[in-house]
Amino acid sequence: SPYTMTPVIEQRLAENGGASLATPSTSPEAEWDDSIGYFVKKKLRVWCRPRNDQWELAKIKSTVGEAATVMLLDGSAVKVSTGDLLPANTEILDGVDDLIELGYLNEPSVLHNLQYRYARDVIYSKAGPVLLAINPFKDVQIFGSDFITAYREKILDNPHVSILTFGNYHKSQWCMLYLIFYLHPLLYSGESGSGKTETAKIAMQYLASVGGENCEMACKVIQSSCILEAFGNAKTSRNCNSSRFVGSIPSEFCAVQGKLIDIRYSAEGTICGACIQTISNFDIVQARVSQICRGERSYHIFYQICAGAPSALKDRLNLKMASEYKLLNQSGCLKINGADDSHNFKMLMEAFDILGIPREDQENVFELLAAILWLGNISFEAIDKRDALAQFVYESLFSWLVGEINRSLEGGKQHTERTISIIDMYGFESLQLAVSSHMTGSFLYFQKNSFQQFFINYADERLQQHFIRHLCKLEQEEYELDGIHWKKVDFEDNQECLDLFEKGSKSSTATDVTFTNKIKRHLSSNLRFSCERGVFRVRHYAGEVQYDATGFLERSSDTLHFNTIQLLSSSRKKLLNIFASGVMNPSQTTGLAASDSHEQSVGAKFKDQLFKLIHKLENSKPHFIRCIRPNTKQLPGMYEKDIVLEQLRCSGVMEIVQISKSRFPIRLTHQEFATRFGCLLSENIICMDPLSTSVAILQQCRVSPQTYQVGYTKLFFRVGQVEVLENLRQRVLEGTCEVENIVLGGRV
Ligand code: AD9
Ligand code: MG
Repeated sequence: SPYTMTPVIEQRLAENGGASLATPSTSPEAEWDDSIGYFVKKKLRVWCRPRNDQWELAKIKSTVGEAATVMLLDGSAVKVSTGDLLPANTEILDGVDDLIELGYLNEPSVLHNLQYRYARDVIYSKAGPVLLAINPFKDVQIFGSDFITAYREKILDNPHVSILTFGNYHKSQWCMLYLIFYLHPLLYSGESGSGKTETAKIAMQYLASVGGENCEMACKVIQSSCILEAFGNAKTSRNCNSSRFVGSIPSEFCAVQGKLIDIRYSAEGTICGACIQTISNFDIVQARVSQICRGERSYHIFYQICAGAPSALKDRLNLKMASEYKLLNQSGCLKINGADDSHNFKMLMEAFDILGIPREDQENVFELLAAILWLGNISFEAIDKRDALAQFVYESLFSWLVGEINRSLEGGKQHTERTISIIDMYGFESLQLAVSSHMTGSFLYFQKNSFQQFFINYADERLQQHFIRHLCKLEQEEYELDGIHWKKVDFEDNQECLDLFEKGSKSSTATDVTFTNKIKRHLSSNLRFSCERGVFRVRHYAGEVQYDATGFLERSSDTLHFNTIQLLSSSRKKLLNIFASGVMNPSQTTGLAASDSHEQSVGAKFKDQLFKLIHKLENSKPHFIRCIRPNTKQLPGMYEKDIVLEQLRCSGVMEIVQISKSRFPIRLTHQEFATRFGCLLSENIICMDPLSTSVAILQQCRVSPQTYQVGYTKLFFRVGQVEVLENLRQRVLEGTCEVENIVLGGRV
């Protein structure tokens, strides 16, 4: 359907004597004929569901009324109703890099495109501004330093994590210069095991290598993940290397604790330092150190030290095999397939050296690890105190280590405000969901969603809001405000759910009962909330979760007695003294786990950290990386469509692709445009006002009406169009192209 400029714009042009400049253009949406009738008539490829719920490709053979006979890929013919068909894209579009290049954006087409790529080990795809990364669960051989070098030299042109890192900047040999000006954070999200941490590491490797003039610092930054993973990751049922920075409940599945790494650059564009923060709701959770679920493991470091400590160290600490320690053997799982704990311990010691952690401190760390293991083997009437002590020492050790790593990465005075942040965040989790989709079925898991899930899901909800706001809401609002023709894409706005959390957590005072009662009182009218007998349900953007409020506010740190802390402070061991004084004089040491938990409500503290992060994000333009887990079995080469689809749907990727497909990312005010491209007009057409000038330019340069829209204050362009004009401008300025030729519509 052809349309003209909005009446307001027309009127303005008429007032300025330029009304005749407006010509009808065609609606961008008219480019594609979605009607299945067209497909039936032309006998094109379609999607149908002849057998079960899975979509299959087929070709229409014949139709009679509402019934169609289609031929499936295996050659069999089946009858289906034409109403149940969806249009499929032509073969030429199989495997496009960016989903927005697909003509038809229905779910089976998107899934097919991703699967087509995945089957060829192309695990990254773009969905407009979002990078999708599908976990290959195997080495796909594209990330070595050769690849990075090749990439830097523009040899390869495959969507890769760094395309998103740098937009199109890699095309410029001055990519570092761009980098300095485009320092946007990288935000990773996705379920547990979807590949956030691995993908973030790849980006870090890339960032370190392109800014790697200061090799030592780049190397330190990369090595820091080795330490963080040894002490902060563990095997869970969903992920053999799950990020579980101190504080995770042992029995739940996929709590992704947040990690924020800021990489700093000097004015010359070389890496000059980094800073790591872990965002973790320490107080509200029990400890992985003392309790592990069957089939899972405690933190890697314990197994690594038992397997890999040099014999002198082993003797000195009287270290035994992992199977001798209650803290480790309780879960019946001591090994991870394909992981070499002993080798990893050697890597860890190397990483310690590279980061310049003094040998003496390293020894102290190893001593404490052994002490924790031995502590677990002692049994007496006060076991919860023992566990709390072990957990406290471990948490403190972790915080201390992060502090030491940061000190090593500080990089002296030269650092500037030029920073790229890498954010590896919490992912949505619902334990019921996890259990029902967990395939091995050999263990019985604790299925209660409690405070931990409540906050993780709140964090996730908050990030989703940011994602949606950034990619859907603001953009569409801008189009609307400027009055351009725009077919609005509906998306699920989760504001309501956030209101729920925000009101709910304001009321999070002392006990479970008051918490539940208050939350009930505040939220009974919220459509996303329902509550019955100690259990409440929240309809999250990613799915409904049932929370059990019993024991909601129980805190493991409460069991740590002050006497225990005093005992630690009397120790001759330096680290224990530091940890203890962190609790006794919280103002002296920051970052220690249990320090301020008693003053601040748990929810308030966590929210505070989260708000800081969101604030940081809101002031920046993050690159979004959505990681996708293609199957529940952690296996390579297996692409389970319904599992992928669920993740695409939940995260709003489908809507974002739609918006991006029809978006006008380049915007210039009438004035900016008229000033810049006014030179393309011959003198007799120069108009007085910027709007008429702009429209005159567009028309005389024969810019295709599909590629732009005129708004009240701005001109909106599709990708690539302004470059064409820039090129023209360049030639006119250089004198290689006459303005008259353009005006006469000569080929330009
Ligand atoms: V969790 O929320 O921390 O439990 P993540 O971080 O999303 O989770 P992780 O990055 O740890 O998942 O990836 C899980 C496993 O998938 C890794 O241990 C690898 O075995 C595998 N993986 C993920 N990404 C890649 C990749 N790009 N190449 C090869 C990968 N293997
Ligand atoms: Mg992780």
